[in-house]
Order: sequence, then structure tokens, then C-alpha cells
Amino acid sequence: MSFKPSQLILPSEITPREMVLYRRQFLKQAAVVAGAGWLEMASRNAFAEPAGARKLTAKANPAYVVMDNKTAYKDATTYNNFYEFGTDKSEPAQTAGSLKTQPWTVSIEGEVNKPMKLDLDGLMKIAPLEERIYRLRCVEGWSMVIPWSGFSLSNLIKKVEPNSRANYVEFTSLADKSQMPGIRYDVLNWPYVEGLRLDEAMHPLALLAFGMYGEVLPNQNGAPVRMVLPWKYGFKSAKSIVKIRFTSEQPKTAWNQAAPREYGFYSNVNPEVDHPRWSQASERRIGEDGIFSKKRKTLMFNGYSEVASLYSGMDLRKFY
Ligand SMILES: Nc1nc2c(c(=O)[nH]1)N[C@H]1C(S)=C(S)[C@@H](COP(=O)(O)O)O[C@H]1N2
Ligand SMILES: [Mo]
Repeated sequence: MSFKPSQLILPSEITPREMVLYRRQFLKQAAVVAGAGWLEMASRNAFAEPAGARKLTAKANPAYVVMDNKTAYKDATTYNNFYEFGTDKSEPAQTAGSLKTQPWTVSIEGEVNKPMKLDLDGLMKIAPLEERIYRLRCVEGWSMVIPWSGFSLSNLIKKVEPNSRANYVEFTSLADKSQMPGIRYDVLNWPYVEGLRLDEAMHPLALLAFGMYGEVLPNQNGAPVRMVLPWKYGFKSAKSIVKIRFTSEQPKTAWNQAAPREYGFYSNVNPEVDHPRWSQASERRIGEDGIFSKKRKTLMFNGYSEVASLYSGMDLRKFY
């Protein structure tokens, strides 16, 4: 397997202030590449604490902070669901080093007056980055608390001006066999597609995220840009997004296509609606609650009750 150091370092992100750190990191990485190859380096990256070399400055937004203890960086970056890089929780941290996040283009298209193709720098300039600490609840029954850096998706939506036919927003993740070893397995119908109703996408909680723990997103967490929707099950938050499309019809999402009885379009966190094969009433907090110790109660909308008005009048058992 060939490997170019440039794939892991993003020079365009480095400001003069960070040049010293950058050089130090580059020399370290170059030395490892020359020595033991990219696998060893990928695992070192995965287990390191945030080092600051790929810092992402974001102003803490106190309106979006949960008081729970933050999940350890190591847990959040080694226990992942990212099936494009394998279905084991530990696989993405080991294999996502092959994802090339630079250059990166996101196409914003469909039912909008101003479709645009933006590179990462252009996309990040849409609004100031904020740090927000969100709970993320996976449909499998575990949760984490992660400090994300990004801005409300609504900022981007306003820029592209949805037209009167726009009712939904569809998110498409990269699906490139040459970079993503999991794509060769038919576990899902690639590319990974997710979607929201337009009013859900406009809710200020819906975050377009570029970083976590004060750094750019690690590849296994969805670099270089992903959604974070804290009131919905984790699978709604698509990673490594290349396309955002506005549609009049409800998007056909990957998990809903794969198992429609198990994964609905809405997939709001709801302790009262069980998954057909297990209860959703409680959850295990990664790094805190052990397999044999008590679980914590799952909260309606994962505790984000401010979204309730989006669903007033809807039977949330029917629209799961
Ligand atoms: N493209 C893509 N996005 C994805 C997934 C995936 O397999 N592919 N997994 C989802 C699931 S099931 C969860 S729980 C979250 C996990 O995000 P994290 O690894 O950053 O905690 O990402 C979601 N986004
Ligand atoms: Mo998940």
C-alpha cells in the first residue's frame, strides 16, 4: 500500500502561529512513515490525546452545553460506527487513515435558488465555529458526550435559499472503494444517505460539524464534515458528507432502506418506542457505565425537549 504523508496533514489549515507545532508534527509523522509504515502511524494517531497540531478554534456556546462528564477522547475516537471502514467498533480507528480529506468538495444542490459547490475552506467560512457539548445516543443502546466544533446547518440553508418545492434535506456520504475498505461489503446500499425534514434541518440544534475536542475531526469520526443531530439516534448524523440535496420528496435513507421496520425516517430518541429487537428505555454511557453496572434512563428526544414542537400532532409510535 502506498502512502503519502500529505494525506494526513492539511497545510491549508495551518496558520503561521501553528507553524512550529505543524513542523514538529510533520517531522514526527514523516519519521514514522519512513520507519514502520502507515499502519503504525494510524494507530498512534488514533490513541493520542488531542495534540494541538490540527487545532480548530471555536468559541464555546454556553447555550448548547450538557453538564454530563465528557466522554474520553480515546473512547470517542476508538469506539465508532462508520461502516464504510468496517463494522467492528474498533475498525474505523484502524482503517480510516486512508481517507483523503483534502481536497474536499461539498455540493449543495436540488430545490434551491443558489446551488453551490464549496471546498472545505469555503464551507467553514459560512458562519463562525462554535463549540457545543452534545449527547449522542446510538440506536444500539450506548451514548457519548462530545464537544463538537461547527455551526447550525441553518446558516448554510439560508445561504442557498431553498425554493418553495424544498421540503426535505438529503445528506450523502463519500463512497469510494479505493479509500474505504468497508464499501466492498453489502451491509448497506452505498452511498450512506440520511435525511431530515426541512424544518428539522433548520432547527438550531442541527449542527454541521468540522471538529471535536478542539481539533479537526478525526477521520473515524466523519472528517472533514458531518452532521450532529443530538435528539435523534446516532445513525441520522451522516459522516464525511459530499452532497447536501434539497428535495420535495422524503429522501430514501440507507438504514430505512436496509431495515424499514427497525429504522424509521424520523428516528427521534424515544424511550417509549422499542426497537423491534431490544428496548430503548435505557442506555450505557461509554467509559462510565460498565456492561454489568447500572444503565441510565434514556430521555425523550435524548433530553433535547426544545425540539418537541417540531412533532406536535404527530403520533411518534407511527412516525418512529
Ligand atoms: N457515513 C456514515 N455515517 C455514519 C455512520 C456510518 O456507518 N456511515 N454511522 C452512524 C452511527 S450508527 C453512529 S452511532 C454515529 C457514530 O458517530 P461517532 O463514531 O463519531 O460517535 O455515526 C453515524 N454516521
Ligand atoms: Mo448508531
